[in-house]
Amino acid sequence: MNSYVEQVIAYVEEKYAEQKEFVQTVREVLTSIAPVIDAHPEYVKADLLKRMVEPERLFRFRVVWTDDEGNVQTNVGYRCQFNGAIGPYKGGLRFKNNVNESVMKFLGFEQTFKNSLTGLPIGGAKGGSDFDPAGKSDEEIMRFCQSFMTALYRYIGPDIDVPAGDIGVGGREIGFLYGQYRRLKGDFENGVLTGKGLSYGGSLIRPEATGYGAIYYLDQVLKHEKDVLVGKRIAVSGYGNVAWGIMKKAAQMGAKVIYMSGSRGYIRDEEGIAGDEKLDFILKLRESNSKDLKSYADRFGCEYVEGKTFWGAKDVDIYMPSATQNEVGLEEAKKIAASGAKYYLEVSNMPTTNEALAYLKNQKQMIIAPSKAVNAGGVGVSALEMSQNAERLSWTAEEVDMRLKEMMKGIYDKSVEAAERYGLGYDLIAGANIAGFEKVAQAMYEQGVF
Ligand code: 2IT
Repeated sequence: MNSYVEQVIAYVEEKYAEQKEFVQTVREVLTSIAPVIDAHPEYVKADLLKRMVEPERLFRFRVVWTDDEGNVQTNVGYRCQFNGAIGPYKGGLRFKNNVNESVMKFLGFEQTFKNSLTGLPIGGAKGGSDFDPAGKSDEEIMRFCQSFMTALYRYIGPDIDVPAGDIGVGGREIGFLYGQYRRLKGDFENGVLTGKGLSYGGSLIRPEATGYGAIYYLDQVLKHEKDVLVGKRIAVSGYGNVAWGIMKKAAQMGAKVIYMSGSRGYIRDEEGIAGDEKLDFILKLRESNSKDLKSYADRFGCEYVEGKTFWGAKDVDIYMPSATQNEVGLEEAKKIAASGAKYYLEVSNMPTTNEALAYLKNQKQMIIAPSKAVNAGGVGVSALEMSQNAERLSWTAEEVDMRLKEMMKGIYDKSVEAAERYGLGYDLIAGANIAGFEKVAQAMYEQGVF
């Protein structure tokens, strides 16, 4: 491999040794883009990679709020403005107890290349808190969000940095966050956040966009294999907003999601998790404090398996991990490969460990696609929401959906083309990394050394 690339990976491994997730994504991305560095000695001279692995800015702040019993609670908030070379910083906020600097940096780094891939002018960022919304009342969530935004508002703006949702942050949280931003600024700058409610500038199709986009991307992959979506059996981990979008679009296009999972067990629904009743049930379950997937099995009369995961089930054509990072390790990867499933599409950010991904890539019969391409429709539609806000108008659902579909085809085509151009054959992972990297690298290079 290119010695400069090796040197930067080694530097990150040593300097940020304790930031496991961050080291993992740096290793994955930089290994993929080594051929681009071979072809661009000027990037080495400008020490571009060492600059690129350092966030432009990383805020860490105290978030204090009062719970319903009157106890004072303290959490840590973050905003990592990773790379602004091609547009205002853009990326979600994650509220989850395992959020730390490593998680923020890995997500911000991934977001930089993902956002570039969308073809829209958005830089990469991520933020969040170690606050865990599980079991909190609406009032507690509101007070937390207000305190979080009070710390953050002076560092964001429609042309500066535009946060959105991620795990633990949905429409309700974005509403509270925007309300507090507006209160503090005294301005109706709704382009500062995306994933808003429709009544104050949200975009149609944004809640569905990540899942719909994943299925549009899958459709391109299947076409390449001269295969079809109709009749396919899909296993989705998680049951959040992204899984919900996948279920909805898969059903519309004639495929079936058979499996979904929570942290304690999984559902196997032979009839397919589809139709308004089931999908609304999942949305409500997500919002509720119980988060008990078994209630789905009780209600719709299907199988619930407690304390196990479904990886390796033999009645699946397509695996789509959609829950969180590192949900598929080497053991799970071996089971998936042995199951005979041909397609593995990452949907959640970095769901596969480095060693599991290497193992899956070695399975010649399998097609593997990376999350930064497959899930890019979410942030892509966020960028469309920003355009609508800037123009003070709103597009129809058909218009947004059409643009999303085109965007996903564009991302797929760009990835295929980039890998082929570097002599790597049909490699969706390397292709996405290269295509995403090229635009950011060129923008940084042209803007000079800083
Ligand atoms: O991981 C992601 O791309 C997101 N959570 C969405 C980010 C956004 O700005 O819509």
